[in-house]
Amino acid sequence: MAFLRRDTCIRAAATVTHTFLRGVATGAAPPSAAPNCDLHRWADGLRHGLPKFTGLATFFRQPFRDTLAGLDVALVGVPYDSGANHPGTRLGPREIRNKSSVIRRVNQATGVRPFDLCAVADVGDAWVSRPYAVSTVEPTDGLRACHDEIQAFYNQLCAAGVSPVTAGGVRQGESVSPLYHSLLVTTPAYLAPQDHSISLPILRALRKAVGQPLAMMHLDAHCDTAPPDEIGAATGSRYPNYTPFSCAVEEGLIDPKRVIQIGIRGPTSTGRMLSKDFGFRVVEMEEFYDARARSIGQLARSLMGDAPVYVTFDVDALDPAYALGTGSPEDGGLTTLEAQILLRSLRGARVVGTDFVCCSPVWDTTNNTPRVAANMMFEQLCLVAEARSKFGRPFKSST
Ligand SMILES: [Mn+2]
Repeated sequence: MAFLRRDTCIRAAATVTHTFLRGVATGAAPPSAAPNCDLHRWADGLRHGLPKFTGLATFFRQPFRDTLAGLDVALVGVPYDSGANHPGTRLGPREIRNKSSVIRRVNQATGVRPFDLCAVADVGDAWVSRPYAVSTVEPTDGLRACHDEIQAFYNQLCAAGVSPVTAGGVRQGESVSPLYHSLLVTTPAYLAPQDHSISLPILRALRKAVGQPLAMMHLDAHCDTAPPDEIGAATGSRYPNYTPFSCAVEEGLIDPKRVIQIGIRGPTSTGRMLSKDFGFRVVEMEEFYDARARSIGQLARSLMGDAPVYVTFDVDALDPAYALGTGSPEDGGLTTLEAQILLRSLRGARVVGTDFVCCSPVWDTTNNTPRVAANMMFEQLCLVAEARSKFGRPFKSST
């Protein structure tokens, strides 16, 4: 099933023989008939371990695929931030692809080899092609149409039984709402949207596919559980980046008793009280610091139980010392090692999908944030791959 919209030329190139490059490697003269082009070098580099700085950047140097047959795990980018006021997260997936080139094939801490366990490929981007469209589901809410388009992409993955590992994400679509746009230029910067709203359409697709509410580990400085009705009245949309998980509760996508939010802190955090009202386990940084990563990881694992699990990671869960490139940096956050320990604590759980959001390369001149993002996404990939090898397909293929 060809479902993606472009780049078929790359797939075609990956199927050719690679006489030319092998000739170079052995010192022999390249056959004159073989084309000397980057696509050949890229495709062959995947097989022969050529330098990591060569070729086209895909997630973890995995092959690009525009079909889903035989695929276990899809690496997906969702590059969209609607273009105005603090743009940047739309650039995240592409830069994470670039930085992920240096990731090795084995998780040094757990020994998990995701590419040996599963068929993994980069399936391109679930980008929003019609950001100004009106949703047929909720015609008065402009952001809903963007989410519907993203969900349609994920519905296809789920229908084919493929688990999504995502780098995002949407930056709230303020351009679709004149009211919201006016708020942006008249309110303090901390109210400016970043992203994370993409988790909602992904959860909608996964909830439909698994047939039950999902458990969820949520790493973030912010709860993202503001009240949708109030936000909708104020901004014109119920679905900005600070309401996805209150909407997810409202729509029965997640099981509140099996949700843990870790890393919560900072004056911009909204929705803490609502999270607690829902029954989420909210672990603020002060508690985390005293309890330490392994015990909080054990708590998270016990909460997940046997339920299908979604792991969502906002880069601002990390301290800005490790990941400055994001829209709402908050001091006093997780170290990279603590985040790795938390993610690894979910080994053995039925992890059916993940996302990593809010990475904005333009706000980090060191370019370290997308490098960290690639490492965290690799940890997430290891969880999904290991769960698939243990439990099989998380949802039935309908294709
Ligand atoms: Mn956040």
